[in-house]
Amino acid sequence: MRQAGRYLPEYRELRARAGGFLDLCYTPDLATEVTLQPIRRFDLDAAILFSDILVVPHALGQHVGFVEGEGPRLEPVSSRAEFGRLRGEIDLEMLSPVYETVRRVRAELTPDKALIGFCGAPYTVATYMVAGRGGDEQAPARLLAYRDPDTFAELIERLVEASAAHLLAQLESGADAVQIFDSWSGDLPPDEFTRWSTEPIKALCERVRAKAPDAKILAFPRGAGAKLAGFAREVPANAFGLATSEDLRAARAAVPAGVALQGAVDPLALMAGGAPLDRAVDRVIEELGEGPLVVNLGHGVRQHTPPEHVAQLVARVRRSR
Ligand code: 1CP
Repeated sequence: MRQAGRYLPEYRELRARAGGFLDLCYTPDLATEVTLQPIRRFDLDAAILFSDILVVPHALGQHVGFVEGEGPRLEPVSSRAEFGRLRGEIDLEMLSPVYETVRRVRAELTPDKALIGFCGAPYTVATYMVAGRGGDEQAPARLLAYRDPDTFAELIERLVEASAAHLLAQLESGADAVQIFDSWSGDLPPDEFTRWSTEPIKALCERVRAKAPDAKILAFPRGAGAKLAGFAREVPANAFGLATSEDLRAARAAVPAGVALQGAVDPLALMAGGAPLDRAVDRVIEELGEGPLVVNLGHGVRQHTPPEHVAQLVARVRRSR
């Protein structure tokens, strides 16, 4: 995940030419190029589409911007009245450049490389929509969920519908698999986690499979910890992503046999490189390698990571085969 981004000089160069971050996401020529940059540089097995989870609220009519050096800023939706101003359904036409990017990337990748599309999980996207920003600002969404659960539930339901349509459009355009990123639900207490993370992601998978029965789905409930077992029992994904903090052997025991796990190399071990990185990779393979495994990071590549360390990681994984 987060293969592209500011650790790659070729990304920084192209980003400087593109103008705004959303312009980059919505310009198929450039988004295709950024998606392919890490694949050209490293012998990875899969490319992840260059886009963002916040294109969904954008296509629901919310104002979304990215502030240089700070991250996303949205016009907050924190009351029923503000929620009422959003579109009832996602405007897929607005996202047509994203689907065009999927088609172009798929056409450029060799058949042995997979293309992963994605969306944010309803809860994670809702935290940005309600707070109007990211980072540690999940409190506004959690407060809304306690104070006005009916409005919050309607927002989540609208995001389930919108995200299903967005994932199906990516699959129809040539994505080989889709990943659902739930970056912020790990902190929720168990009951809230079931209601706002497990159940909506389950519904999202079911809605995608109703139209695309063979869809390959990866679900990433970041930091679910002990809640992973219940999540994996309910959510019919083909693979579950693991954050760096997870107990890997417990995670393997928590998912049904034959289901793949993805993760969980520490992005800071990647930044450090050398022996600590080799050890981090070996540990993931040792502790998860008895079942189907997608070696990946526990979270995205950080900004000051030397690109050679990514090459080192790939070489270490290949060596272990
Ligand atoms: O140039 C820049 O400043 C861009 C930084 C950046 C990038 C590279 C953002 C802003 N988005 C992306 C692309 C992106 N985002 C991808 C494409 C794959 C790739 O980069 O190779 C994906 C899969 C995402 C997903 C995403 N966006 C998540 C879920 C995964 C995660 O990292 O937890 C989240 C939470 C976002 C929101 C977002 N977009 C960008 C930022 C800086 C943030 C996080 C803001 C915050 O809450 O702190």
